[in-house]
Amino acid sequence: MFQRILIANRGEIALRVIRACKEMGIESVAVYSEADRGAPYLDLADQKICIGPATASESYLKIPRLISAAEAADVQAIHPGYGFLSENAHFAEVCRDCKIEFIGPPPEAMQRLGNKNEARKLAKQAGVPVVPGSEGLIESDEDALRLAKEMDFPVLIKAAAGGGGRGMRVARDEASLLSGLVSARQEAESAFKDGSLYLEKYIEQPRHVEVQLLGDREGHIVHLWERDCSLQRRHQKLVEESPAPNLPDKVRKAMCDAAVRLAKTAGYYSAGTCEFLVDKNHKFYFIEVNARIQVEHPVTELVTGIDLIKAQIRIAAGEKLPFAQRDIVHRGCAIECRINAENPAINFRPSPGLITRWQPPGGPGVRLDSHAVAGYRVPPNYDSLVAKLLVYQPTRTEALACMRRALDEFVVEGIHTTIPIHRDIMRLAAFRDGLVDTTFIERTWQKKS
Ligand code: MV4
Repeated sequence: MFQRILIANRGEIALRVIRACKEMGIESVAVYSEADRGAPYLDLADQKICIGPATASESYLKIPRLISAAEAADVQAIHPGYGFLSENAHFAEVCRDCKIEFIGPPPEAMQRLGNKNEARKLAKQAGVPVVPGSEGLIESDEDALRLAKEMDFPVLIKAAAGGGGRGMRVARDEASLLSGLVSARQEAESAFKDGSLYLEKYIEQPRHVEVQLLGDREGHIVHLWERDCSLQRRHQKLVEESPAPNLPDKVRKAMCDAAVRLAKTAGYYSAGTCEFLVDKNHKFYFIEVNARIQVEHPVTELVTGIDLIKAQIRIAAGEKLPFAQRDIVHRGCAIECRINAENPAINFRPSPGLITRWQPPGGPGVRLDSHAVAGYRVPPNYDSLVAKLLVYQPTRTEALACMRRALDEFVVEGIHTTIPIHRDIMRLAAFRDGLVDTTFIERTWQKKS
């Protein structure tokens, strides 16, 4: 096992990895930017190293700085967390060249799955249902028009290098298809330096259900069931839960098995997630793979009892999975609310600053993953996630009651947070009945600016 690990991340996920290391008897090395200097969670690591200025591109994204810190601290492995360099195949390769274990999937699988069109090809090869669409990339306007007419409008233009909703355009007719191709190509070109596009049939009001995977370096892959992440706003998830409400058991099982087939075909290991859209008839379609640990991983930890961070570390150290598929039991219901330093009343505007009061909820069935404390200053430079509030109960009805209670206990002063909207969401009939899809917030939320 590793003696020492560097954590190439910040905030709650850095703390989550520090805690896992501590319990495993591994020393942790935290890195921080000038904006995070003095953050209390850094003192829980065995060592902390400043890696540069506040700007992420000069610190948390700067590969030479991270490698220098890793060499100076003499670590055997790097945990990238989520975001930042977590899905950067080049970084994983640099780690390999420097004889430092990257705690994540192999760079080859990351590279291949990072291209959404390649991931689609892999899925087809693995017998995983994909959204009807183009065979490969769009070669010309004529090509796109012919395809769109064949599959019938509306269609969705997607960037091969995209993901998380960037470089996407819905086209409901020929004119919007032609203009959408131009703007999507431009956006993809400037965002990813790759303007290649493909087409899919547009699935109206889909649910977003994803399957958690875990694989070892010997090719054993298991799924840890699904999470429903349909409640989101502008591609930012607000609530995640498991099991997915109102999902027939047959569909759920087929989706989980499909995810495992895809991971095997891709030569995947470590933790990963296979994302699916589910339409109104409960048909599911693969959309993309997240080749990293995700924000919402604790939902799965609660319903399976498996520590995903520890599993990632053990797999990176070459250990075999200590369980088979039949050993993985899904029990009860877990719900997560993402608490962001944002003001929901002013269009979710970021609300960084000093937390003057922080009174977290507790009691039975409550888990709070957070690096925040009273007196902590939320920096304006990064993602505004300040806490993940989770509940775990035998049934969804009990989980909802527990979450309402926990949200009511939670007091934060000095900054605005998304706690009030979660209090509203947990009382919505549509959410209670498991009826929300990915367009719910946009369709029903009162827009303010
Ligand atoms: C779609 C779709 C409808 N039809 N593909 C958004 C981000 C990326 N992961 C894929 N996304 C979508 N792909 C087809 N063919 C709708 C979305 C989508 C979405 C998906 C998951 C979670 C939230 C979403 C919000 C808007 C659109």
